[in-house]
Amino acid sequence: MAAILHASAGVDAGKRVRRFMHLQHETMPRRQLAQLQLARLRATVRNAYDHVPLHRARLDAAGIAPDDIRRLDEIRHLPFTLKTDLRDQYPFGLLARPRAELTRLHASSGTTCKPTVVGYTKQDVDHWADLMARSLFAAGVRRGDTFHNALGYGLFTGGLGMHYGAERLGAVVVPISGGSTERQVALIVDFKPRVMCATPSYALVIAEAAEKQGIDLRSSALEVGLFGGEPWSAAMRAEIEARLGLKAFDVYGLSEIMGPGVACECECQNGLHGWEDHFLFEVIDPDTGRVLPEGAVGELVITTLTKEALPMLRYRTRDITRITTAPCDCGRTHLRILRISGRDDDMLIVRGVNIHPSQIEAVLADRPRIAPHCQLIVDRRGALDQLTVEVEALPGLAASDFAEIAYDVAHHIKSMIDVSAEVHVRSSGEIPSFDGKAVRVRDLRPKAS
Ligand code: DLL
Repeated sequence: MAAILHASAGVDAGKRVRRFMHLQHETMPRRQLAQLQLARLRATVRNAYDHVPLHRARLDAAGIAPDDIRRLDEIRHLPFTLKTDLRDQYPFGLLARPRAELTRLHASSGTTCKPTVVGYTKQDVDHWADLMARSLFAAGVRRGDTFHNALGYGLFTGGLGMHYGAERLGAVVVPISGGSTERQVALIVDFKPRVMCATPSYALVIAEAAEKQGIDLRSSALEVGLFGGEPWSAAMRAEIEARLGLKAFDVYGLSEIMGPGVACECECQNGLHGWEDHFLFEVIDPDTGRVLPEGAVGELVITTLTKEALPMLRYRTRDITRITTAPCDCGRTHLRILRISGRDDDMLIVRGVNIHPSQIEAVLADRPRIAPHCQLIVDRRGALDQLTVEVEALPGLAASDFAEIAYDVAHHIKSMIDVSAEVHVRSSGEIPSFDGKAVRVRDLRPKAS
């Protein structure tokens, strides 16, 4: 079972994988999968229509009643849901269950100072743990493995999402969370985890810290790594594998839909299986909203099929990718997302933290002594993303005040958005405001491909 399905695709492989708790779903013939999706889609639309006023109003305006949906491809007639809908309904307006019936709230950054809030019932958390366990199993994690979890715990879905999935699978979790990089290295050496997970950029920070201490993690017990939460390239995968001495797997997800575990690579490392019994995936032209044929590059749109607390109808992720239903050598029948190559909006992901330039703008607007426009520069220093914010002092301020202004702005960015930024204060008139935008972004990092 170790090298799951790797060499032997087809019927035999299907039989072998069914021994794992979820593999009967993962190897389900696509026609049967479509029937399951249709039944679940109808129930999801019914849940959204009955319990979320915004969805009901939009469906009514589109002239669609939940029972009208008879075929899966009719999903293209349903209205989209946008990130701004979560902002406009802040904090709980899109929830389909009363708050007392939830077991968990998480949040990710929204487009303003207000975060995007997501809620889960007990069953939602249970499904999430199952899907995350399924993802880990696909990547080669097994019961009894020690699992070093360097994703952040807290409102970010990464840490706890992985944690529950690893426990569900029967792994031994080390909940170290992000940060304390030297301690990460020490625990990898001492606890001998077979598996680790982190954002890909943080994985390289850990590798760098180990190398500085003269520790060779290539000879540690690590064999499997799961990385996600931000775009990364094939070159970065090769570098992580070479420096940490493990096989690196891509895992994808987003808070609005669930968290990590929406899709994950199997041992073939050839695209991420999107778990289609719980989600419906489409790729659209971001300009026209038209559904694109399989294989075309466009924006990923996801509909949840089993979520109770936060049913999402055609959520526009803004993530750019393409999908294929071509059979995978592993024997799983669920489609594959072929790496997320970037985003279609201005959201930046800096060290795993999502940042909307409008959030920085909102922080600056509240600070006295600086002009409302600024320049954001994101660069990579060594393995680490670095955010620099260049702001402009109001006319008449003395250069001797700049250090204090910089400290004040950096402090507020950290406390409101939870990201560390280097703030440079320039004299009045030194930062041109470009094309009327308050925030100009220069992302100098290598692109994912
Ligand atoms: O980042 C969930 C997650 C945590 C996934 C850890 C995997 C590992 P959010 O903070 O809501 O949730 O950010 C979601 O991050 O829309 C993508 O733009 C980006 N993203 C997540 N995983 C990947 C990936 C988590 N594997 C946003 N490749 C998403 C590229 C990714 N981008």
